[in-house]
Amino acid sequence: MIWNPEKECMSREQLHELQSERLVKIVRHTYDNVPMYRERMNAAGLTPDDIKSIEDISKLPFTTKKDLRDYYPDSLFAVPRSEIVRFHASSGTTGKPIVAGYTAHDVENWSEGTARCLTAYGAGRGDTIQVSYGYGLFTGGLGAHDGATRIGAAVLPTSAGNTSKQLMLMQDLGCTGLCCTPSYALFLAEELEKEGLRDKIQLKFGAFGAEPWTENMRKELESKLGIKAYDIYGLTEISGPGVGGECQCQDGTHLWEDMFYPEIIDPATGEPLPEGKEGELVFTTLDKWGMPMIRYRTRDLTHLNYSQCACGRTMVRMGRILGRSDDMLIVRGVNVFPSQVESILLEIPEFQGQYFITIDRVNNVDTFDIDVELREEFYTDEIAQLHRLRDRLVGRIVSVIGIKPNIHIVEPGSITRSMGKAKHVEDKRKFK
Ligand code: DLL
Repeated sequence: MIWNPEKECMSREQLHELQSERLVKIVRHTYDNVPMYRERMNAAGLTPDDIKSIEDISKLPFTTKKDLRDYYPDSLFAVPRSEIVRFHASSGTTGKPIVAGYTAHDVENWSEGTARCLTAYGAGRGDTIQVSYGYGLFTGGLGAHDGATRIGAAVLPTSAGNTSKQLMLMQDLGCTGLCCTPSYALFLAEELEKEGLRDKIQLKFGAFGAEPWTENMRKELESKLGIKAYDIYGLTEISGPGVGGECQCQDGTHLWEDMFYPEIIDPATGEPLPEGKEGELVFTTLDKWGMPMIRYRTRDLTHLNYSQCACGRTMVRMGRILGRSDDMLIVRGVNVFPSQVESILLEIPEFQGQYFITIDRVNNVDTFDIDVELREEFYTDEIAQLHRLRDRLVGRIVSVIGIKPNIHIVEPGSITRSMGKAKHVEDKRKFK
């Protein structure tokens, strides 16, 4: 099923026209109403009249996370405060949070995006969707909630946490859809297994996002929960979950390009990269009026695929997010993304997807330690067997990532489980 075939399947020519029309309007709106955008455009020698079609987008200056912090809380809003009907905020690791403000139209477009995703997963009236993303300033809970309401499904707004109650309600109400982070889904799956409830649930699909996850994690969640596991992508600055989502083909995340225009740039130079090349994702919101974003640098690293998808949607597909450029660890000069470790662990049947990386610097050399767990059924106190498994994992990590970790096999269940976005890394070098 397709929620909005008129938009999701429009020809690329029509889409181009719509994007151009919308870009012209939103650039004019930001120029007239947001001093920062006006000053930046003036400094670049541009006026709104220079922006005539979507091709002109690369003339416009970028917007960054730092700008959102510098103009905290609402100086990038482009409408009077009386037009704002909702706020969300995303807390970074340092300093002030980023505040997003939405008009009624923006909230409606946001739920349109999420409704498109949920429909693509096969959901609709008659489904009961458990929303285990956190409700509150985080966009996950309310974003998924509004999308599920829009398609006429019943929502079970459990929010994150209180796992045993989540599982009881999931079972008793026969929930068919689950929205949460992939790491929380993995934890729920483990608990279901432990309680012997796996056959008592009726889940059909999961909408997983808010953090990077891998194909191997998809396989794991699908087999453990007996579902189809789909990606949902989004970020507070652009709206929230539902900037894009996968379809039944599970071959890339469709981005709703009529509302959010994506580009891939070289993170070092800012130059646009050709189709298919991995780089930093940049968005321009084409139909968002409260806090429009022009060429916002997400720091997410991915690539785009414009070939036609078998599902019939014409909208571009994004590859998996490898991670944020600021999540990338440089250990002994080698680039390491935590999601690479997840993927390798799940390739080896004896290991679980849970892990925790600790980086430190001892005598001027980086240390790279990873705590991992064996699956319950493979856990053993036989030292020789543990060493064999450890060596196998070390060998895989060396061949894929290129550096040798110290692996610590810890007891099943001892790595802290996350209810929201998982924390997989501690980098102690930062404090030295
Ligand atoms: O995480 C919005 C969201 C909620 C998306 C629920 C999906 C589901 P923020 O807290 O602002 O918003 O974090 C946004 O999370 O820039 C990515 O780095 C990461 N992220 C979001 N979705 C995915 C995904 C929400 N599907 C940041 N895959 C983004 C990988 C994701 N990373």
